[in-house]
Amino acid sequence: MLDRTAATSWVLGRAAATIVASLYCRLRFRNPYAASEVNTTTATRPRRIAHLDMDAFYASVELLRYPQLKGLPVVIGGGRRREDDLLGKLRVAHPEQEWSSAHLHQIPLDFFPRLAGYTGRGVITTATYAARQFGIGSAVGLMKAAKLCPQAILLPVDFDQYRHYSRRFKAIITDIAPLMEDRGVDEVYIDFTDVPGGQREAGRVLARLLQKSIFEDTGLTCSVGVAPNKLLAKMASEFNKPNGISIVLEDDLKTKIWPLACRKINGIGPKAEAKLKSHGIETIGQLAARDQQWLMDHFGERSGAWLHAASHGQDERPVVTTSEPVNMSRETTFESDLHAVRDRAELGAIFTRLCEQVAGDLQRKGYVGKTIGIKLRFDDFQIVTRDQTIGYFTSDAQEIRRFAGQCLKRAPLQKRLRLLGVRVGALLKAEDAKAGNEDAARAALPAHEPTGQLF
Ligand code: DCP
Ligand code: MG
Repeated sequence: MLDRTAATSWVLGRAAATIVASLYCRLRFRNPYAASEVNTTTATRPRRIAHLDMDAFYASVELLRYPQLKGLPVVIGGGRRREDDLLGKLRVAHPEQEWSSAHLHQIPLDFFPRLAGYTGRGVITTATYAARQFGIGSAVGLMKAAKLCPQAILLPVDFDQYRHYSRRFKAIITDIAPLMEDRGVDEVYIDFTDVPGGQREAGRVLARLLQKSIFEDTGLTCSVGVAPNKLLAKMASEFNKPNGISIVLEDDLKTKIWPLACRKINGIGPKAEAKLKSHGIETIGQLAARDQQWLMDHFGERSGAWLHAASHGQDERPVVTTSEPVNMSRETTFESDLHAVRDRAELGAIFTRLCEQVAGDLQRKGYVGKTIGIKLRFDDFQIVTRDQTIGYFTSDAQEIRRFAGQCLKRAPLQKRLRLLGVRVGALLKAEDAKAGNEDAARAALPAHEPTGQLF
């Protein structure tokens, strides 16, 4: 994951559990196609898998709050939202008027901070499409962005709000199409195959219904790709962004997929891309033209076979609808590096807040855990983790703070710190822990992540 400076991100470790690809259709009143198609036989239906990804997600959520910014270059990053930042300014400028959060949409444009003159090392989490025209977007440094588009408006991040809308749009989807795989804050896979209406126009009709339902409920737009499998659907959802739908059929492989850069395959990262390039392979078509054995010889048996299959658009992975978290963590990258001794008070406060946040996540989701760990990243980017397993399950902030504090004592703290994280693993549903069903519950949960692989 990329650094999100001064932004606390949460990482929910997940392990796939049950695969639900059942053939029955569920009647959902929100889906107008449900009644007419529920009895159709399923045996001959081709697999239709959708990937749905929200457009400029964090920025779009901010624009719900500040609709006066629509169409303008806006970037999100640089710090956490403090309630009433802008309202405070407004109250000073116009004390004759009452200002409350009901007036956010009335804040004049010149009250919003601009990128111009930004100093610091924050990075952009996302940018509106108007801002992207200036070459700025996710992971670009704010100082660099300030040079490219000084007039862009800079807004801080508000994860609580993004999580709220994330839950909302996913609830709308499962109401219509229940086989949904959660892939993070703004993206999901959906199995359209047996959903009433899911085969119409190869999935376009259902995709349109989802877009419309999400927009009507939240005011947010998304893009959808529908294809025979997850691999192709993921690529397709990017074809017509924002607010677009793309349909990929098996026959479209040569025309729509092979001209793309190998990097567009989800799973080919910068390292694999560089290696492929060193062999003269730039496009997916060029990859497909290589012999499978040649790929296996050069990339290993497993990766070679996977590269071959992926380049031919083959992917059998099912849509996984249920998953259990194996750990929950919160981490934060500091605005400027902190030293364990010299910045003890500030670090202590941040540490306590992280513990409280993890505890809050656990309690909200109904989990307890008994492995408590910390993660540190130093100014030279070295990462150190420490953890310990205690004799009981907890989701209590003070307990987590106590054991995380003991972990911290075991870490080398000479160098300045860039990042601090707190994690609770070996999770169990709180009710199972309470009922003493530990063994039974453990058997039902996936195996734990290997130790040492924190975060
Ligand atoms: N995000 C982030 N840092 C990154 C990439 C993304 O914090 N380097 C956050 C902000 C995004 C959200 O995750 O809003 C979703 O990521 P996407 O890659 O889907 O980007 P967007 O939804 O912002 O834009 P797009 O319309 O391209 O999907
Ligand atoms: Mg997105």
